[in-house]
Amino acid sequence: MRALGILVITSCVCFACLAANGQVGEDTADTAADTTESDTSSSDTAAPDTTSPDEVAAPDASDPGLPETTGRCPVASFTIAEGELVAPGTMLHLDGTASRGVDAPVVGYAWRVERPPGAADTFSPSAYVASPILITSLTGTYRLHLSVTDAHGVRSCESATRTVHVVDHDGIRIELTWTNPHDPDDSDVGDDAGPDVDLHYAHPLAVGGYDGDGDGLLDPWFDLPYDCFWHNHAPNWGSITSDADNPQLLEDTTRGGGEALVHPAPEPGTYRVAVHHWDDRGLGPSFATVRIFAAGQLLCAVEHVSLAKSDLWEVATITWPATGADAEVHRVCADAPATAANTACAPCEPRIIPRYRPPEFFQP
Ligand SMILES: [Ca+2]
Ligand SMILES: [Ca+2]
Ligand SMILES: [Ca+2]
Repeated sequence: MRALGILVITSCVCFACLAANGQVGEDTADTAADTTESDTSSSDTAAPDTTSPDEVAAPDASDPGLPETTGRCPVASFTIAEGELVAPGTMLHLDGTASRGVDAPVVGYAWRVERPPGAADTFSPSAYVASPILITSLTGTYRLHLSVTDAHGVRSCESATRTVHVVDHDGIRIELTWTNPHDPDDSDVGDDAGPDVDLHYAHPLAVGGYDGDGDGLLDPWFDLPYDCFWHNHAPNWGSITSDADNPQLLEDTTRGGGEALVHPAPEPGTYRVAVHHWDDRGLGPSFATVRIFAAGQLLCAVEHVSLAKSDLWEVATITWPATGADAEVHRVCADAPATAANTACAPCEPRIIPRYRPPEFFQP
C-alpha cells in the first residue's frame, strides 16, 4: 500500500481541487456545483415547493432605469454561519447577500439542497430568499446550492455550492486552524491564497516509511494507509465492512479556517495527531491551534504554536479504551517525545521536527 518512491505528489491542494463536495474555493466550488446542477438522479434535491430555479420570477427586464444588459452572468456566493461541520439538529443560517451582479444587482435567489437519505429538511421561510434557515436533522452530508438572478433576469451561469457534514460526536473529532500575520486575507481560498497547513492522524499500526526525526526509527507520518491526511483522507481502517471505524478528513484547505477530522467509532488503541506546515507561500511561520474532542467533550486544546515551513509538530496521542472508560489525551512534549506519560493536556514545550520532507511527497 505504500507509495514507495514511484509516487510523487506535487501539491497537497489537489484534494481540495478534486473533492467535488469539499470546502473548495468559489471558483472550483462553482465548477463542482455545475456538474450537479443538471444531476437529476439525486432524489432529495427538491426545494420545498415545486418551483424550479428557472422559474423564479425576475423583475421586468425592460425597466428603463437599468443599464443595458450584456448578458454576463451574476455570480452566486454564500456563507454558512455555523460552518461546515455541525451536530445533528443544528440550525444553519445561510447568507447569500455576497452574491453580486455584473450588469445589474442581484434580485432573485434560489436554494437547493441534497440531503442524506430519509431527511426532509427544507429551507425556511422559503428557498427563494437571500438568507434562509435550514435545520440539519440527520447525520450525513448536506450539499447546498445557490443560484441567483439579476434585475435583467440573467441567471448565474454556475451555482455556488457548499457541503455541510453533520456528525454525531460519539467518537474522536479533531480540529486544526491556523493564522499567519502576513496573510493579507485569511478568508480567501485557492492554490496561492495563503499558507497550507495539514492535519495528520495516525492509526496504532502506522509504522512509517520515513525517519524524519533521524532517530533511526520510522515515523508514523505519511504512512499509507495508516496516516489519515490530505492524500489519504478517507481510509478504510478496522473492519473492511464497517465505515464507523474509519476516520475521515473532512476538508483540506489552504485557508485559516482550517481542517477537521472525525472518527466515529475508533478501534481500541492509541492514535497520534500531528500538524505539518506544507507550504508557507513565502509568508513565514503560521500559528496553529489544535482541538481534540472525544464523545463531544473538549479534552485538549493547544493554541498558537508557531510552525515554520516543513515543520512537523507532534501534538498528542489519543488512547481509545476497549470498554466504556473515557478516552485519554496526552500531549507529546519536546523533552518526552517517545512516551504518552505527559499528564493529559498540561502545557509543555511542543515537539517540532524541522525540515520534515518525505521524498515521496514533493513539497514546494
Ligand atoms: Ca491543508
Ligand atoms: Ca523517527
Ligand atoms: Ca472500516
